Order: sequence, then C-alpha cells, then structure tokens
Amino acid sequence: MQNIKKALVTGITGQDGAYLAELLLDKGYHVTGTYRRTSSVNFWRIKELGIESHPNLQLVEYDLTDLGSSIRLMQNVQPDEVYNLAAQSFVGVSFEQPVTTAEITGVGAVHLLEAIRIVNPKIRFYQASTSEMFGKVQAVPQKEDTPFYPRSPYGVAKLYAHWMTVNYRESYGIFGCSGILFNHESPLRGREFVTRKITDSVAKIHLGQLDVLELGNLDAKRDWGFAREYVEGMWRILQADHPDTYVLATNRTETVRDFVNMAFKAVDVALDWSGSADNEIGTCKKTGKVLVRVNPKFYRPAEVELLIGDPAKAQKELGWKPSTTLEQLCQMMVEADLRRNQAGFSF
Ligand code: NDP
Ligand code: GDR
Repeated sequence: MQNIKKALVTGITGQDGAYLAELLLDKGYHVTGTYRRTSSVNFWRIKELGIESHPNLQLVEYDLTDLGSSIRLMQNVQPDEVYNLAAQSFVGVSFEQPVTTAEITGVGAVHLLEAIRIVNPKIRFYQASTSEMFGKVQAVPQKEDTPFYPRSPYGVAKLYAHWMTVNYRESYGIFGCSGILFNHESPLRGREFVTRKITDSVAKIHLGQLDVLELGNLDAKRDWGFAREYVEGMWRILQADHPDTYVLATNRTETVRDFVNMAFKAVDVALDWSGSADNEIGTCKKTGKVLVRVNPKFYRPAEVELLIGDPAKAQKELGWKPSTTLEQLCQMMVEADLRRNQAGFSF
C-alpha cells in the first residue's frame, strides 16, 4: 500500500480548518479533523467546500482543553503532521472570557505539544500564531523579530502558545513551527469578524433586509489577505527542512472604513462621511440615507491600531506569496453574501 501522509487538523469547523482540510485532501493526505461536541454541530463550511463526505476525511469529536483526550487522539491518529487551528479566536469575546480564552487558546496548544512529546516527538506541529501578538505598535512593518506587546487576553494567550511552541522546539527537538498570520478573510469567515460582518450587512442593505450597519472603531488598520492562500502557507511551513517561525501577510494596510467603502462600492453605492465631525456616519451620496454609523458598544477596552506585516522571510524561504488583492477579496465576499441572503439564509 502507498504511504499516505496523515494530518490532524484541530478546528475543522472554522474558516481555516475547512480550507486547510480541502488543500490537504487535494494533496492526497488522509485528514482527521476535530470538532467540538455541541448541541448542534455545524459543518456548513466543509459542506460549502464539498469535502464533508470525502473518503479520506475523518471527523472526530475533541476538546482542546482536555489533556487526556489530546494524548489519546495522538495515539489513535498517529499523524505525520498536526495543525493546531482550534482556538477561542474572537478578540472581542476574550475581554469578556479571559480565563476560558487562556485555557483554550493558550494552554490547549500545550496539551497537543505534550501529547506529541509523549506519543511520538517526530510528529510535525503547526501553531496558529497571530499578528495580535504584536499588538501595540513597536515597529512597522511587523516581522518575525519585531517585539511583541499583545493588547487583549486573546493576544496574550496566543503569545504563551507561541513561546511554548518555540520552547518545545528548543527543549525537546520537536518540529514545532509557528505561523504568525495577519488577518485573513474569505466567504467562509465567521460573521462576528469585521470584514464578514460588513459584507453580509452590505448584502442585506442592498436587498432591503437591513437599514443600517453599526460598527465600532473605523480607524483601526489591518493587513487583510485571502484565507485560501494562507492555509497553503501553513502547509509550506511544515514542509521546510527546519522548524521555524514565519510571518504571512500582504504588506498592505487599510482602515476598517476603507473596507466599508470597498464593500459598498461592490454594490455600486458611494458613501459620504463628511456629515459628522469624526467621520463616524456614512451616508449614501445619491440618496442621503444613513447606511453606516458607529456604535460605541463595539469598541474594545484596548485596541490594536495598526497592523502591516512583512512576509519577506516566507517568500524567500518557502516561496509563499499572496496574490489576491483586497478589492478582489471584498468583491468575492460581497457576492457570496448576496447569493446567500437572496436564497434566504446566511451562516
Ligand atoms: P475560527 O474561529 O473560524 O475557528 C476556530 C476553530 O476552533 C473552530 O473550529 C472552533 O470550533 C474550534 N474550537 C474552539 N474552541 C475549541 C475547543 N475548546 N476545542 C476544540 N476546538 C475548539 O478561526 P479561524 O479559522 O479564523 O482561525 C484559525 C486559527 O488561526 C485560530 O487559532 C485563530 O486564532 C488563528 N488565527 C486566525 C487568523 C485569521 O485572520 N483568521 C489570523 C491569525 C491567527 P467551533 O466551531 O465548535 O466553535
Ligand atoms: P481582529 O479581527 O480583532 O483583528 O482579529 P476583527 O475582524 O474582529 O476586528 C478587526 C478590527 O475591526 C474593528 N471593528 C470591529 N470588529 C468587529 N469584530 N466588529 C465590529 O463591529 C467592529 N467595528 C470595528 C476591531 O476593533 C478591530 O480593530 C482577527 C481574528 O481572526 C483573530 O483570531 C486573529 O488572530 C486576528 O484577526 C489576526
């Protein structure tokens, strides 16, 4: 029998988990994807990608906060590669649930590292690190050696998991890698994140299903890329000769307000922001109707104001380079949300 590579992907019900599973199946891997036991399991993303019933995909129940089941999972699957994508990944919620976030997003990663150390230290490990670890701006563009200064319980938890990955690499020789990924979006993005909230709301406003889009800080700047290209980067990171840390980013930054303008442009609406002192109200240039306004309830206790990444190391050593522009990404997301809302459902 041919030697089929086995991958374990935690968080397959999330955006990246779904795209990564699709990529690995295309490459001929056997993929074990983990999901949490909930009262209503949601596989809409893997269904949208058409991989839910793929013969080489196995779905198993697993919770990252349980050390014993992390060890048993590793023993049962005996993977060649582990991609740890599971996390409480919403920054806003991490301020409300700091301890749960620490347990899942921080300590959870160490459960997998321990399981690898116990079961088979040769298993390659990818940790989903984040630009949120850079937090308060220390230098731009941010790269692998930029000092960290996280600004949320989520960022702090991720920084712990990041350093534990580095520590297991240095202490036990584990092939532990960390991808410091800047924001990446897609039609499969969760609706709580700002880009998808915007594209879904723009689609609803266009279809007459919503009046106004309410947002928090419109001045925050993010380096947004396309998720499908970023999961390819994760895979490349684990195929390298040596375990290491890499930044994946586009090296372009825009404000949330810029993304709002882009999304409305995709449905031929131009916005005027001049009606309020702080550019906090967006009206339709043609009709004068208020379409966007700031609601302070969406502000965070501490904000990450500016993210722009330098992916030069990944480009040089892994040959990874993003190619989808933000305009193309935004258009793709608005079109998907128009289709979904027209059909009467939106996840
Ligand atoms: P999502 O929030 O879409 O997915 C997170 C996944 O983690 C879901 O499958 C979720 O399951 C699962 N999960 C949550 N808690 C647990 C738990 N206790 N045990 C097991 N699984 C759990 O995130 P993304 O796909 O966007 O991101 C993937 C990873 O990359 C995350 O770790 C995120 O923090 C990180 N990251 C993301 C970036 C981005 O821009 N998207 C940028 C940088 C890093 P359920 O469906 O049940 O909630
Ligand atoms: P982020 O993404 O916090 O960067 O984390 P998010 O889309 O939630 O916020 C981006 C920026 O938009 C501002 N913002 C709003 N955000 C949300 N969610 N809702 C709003 O109404 C709103 N209004 C303004 C935020 O304040 C912020 O500045 C994402 C997650 O995927 C993390 O898991 C990942 O690690 C980082 O990206 C990189």
